Amino acid sequence: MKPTAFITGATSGIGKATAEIFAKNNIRLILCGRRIERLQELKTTLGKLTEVTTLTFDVANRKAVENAISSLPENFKQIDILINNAGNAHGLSTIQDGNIDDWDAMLDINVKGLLYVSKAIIPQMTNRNNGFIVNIGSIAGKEVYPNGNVYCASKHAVNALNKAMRIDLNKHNIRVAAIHPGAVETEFSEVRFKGDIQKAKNVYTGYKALQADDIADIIYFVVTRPYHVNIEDLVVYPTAQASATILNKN
Ligand code: NDP
Ligand code: 8X3
Repeated sequence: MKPTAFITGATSGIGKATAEIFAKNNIRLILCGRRIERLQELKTTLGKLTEVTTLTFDVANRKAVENAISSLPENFKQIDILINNAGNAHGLSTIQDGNIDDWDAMLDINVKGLLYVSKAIIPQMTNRNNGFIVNIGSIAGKEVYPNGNVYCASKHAVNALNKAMRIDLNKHNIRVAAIHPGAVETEFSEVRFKGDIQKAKNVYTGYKALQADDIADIIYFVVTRPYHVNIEDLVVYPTAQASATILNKN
């Protein structure tokens, strides 16, 4: 039977690229995000390659998460692979200048959203003693950099939850892995800089940044290892990057 993957943040960047490579390889898809038109477009294009269903909800809204996941049609209720990818940075300021709404957004989406989705999906994995959870962390979950404060805290939390899930789900035979990218050229910086396209572009100029497909390839590799193999933690940089703050730009 073909596996079914549930991907949060499938409307853009890493999540979208993951949906594309999964579709090409016959993985059935449950694609999630807030932007309904993008989900519909993906359903049309990827639906030519595999079975696709979509769910529109905000991961930070607990009731919406629970309602959306319980509304899945019977033939999509078994989820074999969960990709906890939805998330963003909001703002880049010192702690003293930080915007509290941005802090709420990052903690609500990146941490609590990941928890709400996981909590709704894990029980059917533990019942079957089978499943794979891939958490998308960040280099910001391994290091703290100037002005990154709350985004780094949210991704440190993802790093901790990834380890916690692996420990707690160990007796249920469930695989849990985290992938921590450095700079990936997606809509991430547009969101961080609130639509300032020029500022966002500057993040990725002067070197070759990772592309969403690079991370999607790695996710696909991780989830297609034999079941006894769990690649538990991966940090992935562009070649030009040596740490969160060392980037060889020309
Ligand atoms: P994008 O901005 O391109 O994609 C973010 C995705 O998350 C979108 O599909 C968006 O969908 C979804 N999303 C954001 N907020 C919510 C929400 N409240 N509810 C539901 N979905 C939401 O960025 P990336 O692809 O780069 O980011 C994906 C993940 O990778 C994030 O967790 C990010 O922190 C992480 N990451 C990114 C790096 C980078 O340099 N780009 C590096 C390291 C990690 P929609 O708006 O439709 O809801
Ligand atoms: C995204 C990468 O370096 O902007 O998580 O935090 S970084």
